[in-house]
Amino acid sequence: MKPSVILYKALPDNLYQKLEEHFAVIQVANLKPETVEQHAEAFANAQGLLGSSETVDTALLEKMPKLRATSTISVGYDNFDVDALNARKIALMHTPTVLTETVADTMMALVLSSARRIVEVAERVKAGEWTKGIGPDWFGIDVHHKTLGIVGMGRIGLALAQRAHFGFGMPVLYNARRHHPEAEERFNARYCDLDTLLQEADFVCLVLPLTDETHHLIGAEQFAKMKNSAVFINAGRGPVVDEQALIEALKTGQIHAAGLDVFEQEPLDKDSPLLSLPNVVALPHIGSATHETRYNMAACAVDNLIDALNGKVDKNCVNPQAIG
Ligand code: 8YV
Repeated sequence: MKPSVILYKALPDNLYQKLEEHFAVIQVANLKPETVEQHAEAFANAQGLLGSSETVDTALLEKMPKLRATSTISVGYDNFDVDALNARKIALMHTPTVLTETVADTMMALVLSSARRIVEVAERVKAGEWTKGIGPDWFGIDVHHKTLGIVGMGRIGLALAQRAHFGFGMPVLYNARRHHPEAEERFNARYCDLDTLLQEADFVCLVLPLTDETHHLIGAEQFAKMKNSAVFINAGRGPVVDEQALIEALKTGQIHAAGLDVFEQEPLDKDSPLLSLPNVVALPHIGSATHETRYNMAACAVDNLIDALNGKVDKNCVNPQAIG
């Protein structure tokens, strides 16, 4: 008999078929308690779990006594209780490589659109405001040759450094838990402590996972260290930033502008001040959202689940040491 798996995200037809060749698939809409209750037997028997963006905590794991592997269609896994998975020796698989270039493209788009006010001025054109030659009230600030700071030099940070260095001639500063020789050799990136980066960078770009250590890493104190001309970009996880402090920094002119793909609460509340500030570009968490990359992420997650349930966790496994 094929092992059974719970699927809580829609998959392209061919990937769904591939999953079905290996497993008995039970598709559900989400992982809310009422859904779990409704499919209690399926959850109780499932050995695998595949989907993204929903909370996988001890309450859910208690309903899944046979679970052996979880596979998320994302690189981030802050929505999983990793300690609880480790305690039960349940594998956690993710999709770290396939989205790198796309997320770096999104970050560069945020850099450019925040600095050059692309969204704001395009809206003014659509509103019929372009009636004569434009003046300084339409101008932005330059990107090329300015200093770009990257907080979190993982795969995506490296791809951003490449774009900044080769594409825009930007000196790159970075702060990370450790030195990254590749970034230094290939993109001339300079390692520095966080305070130095905040003080020197014209563009402060955050691409960090959410952990206990990174929660509210950037708050009032950090915004106060940035240049008044600084542009702040966040494409990692929203709660790494104290959003109230960010709003204050934008309102008071402590920093110049922000380009944000992630927020403390998603979807962003329609009353959030971030939506009415002209110096904010707010995107709906589209970092990896291209047809090609979302397909590749789903395909990777399907393969990851097949591998994990066959005992192969040599690649894309978050917790290989815990499952032995
Ligand atoms: C996805 C992401 O948007 O991979 C991640 O960690 O944040 C995004 O690429 C999200 O997880 C939905 O699948």
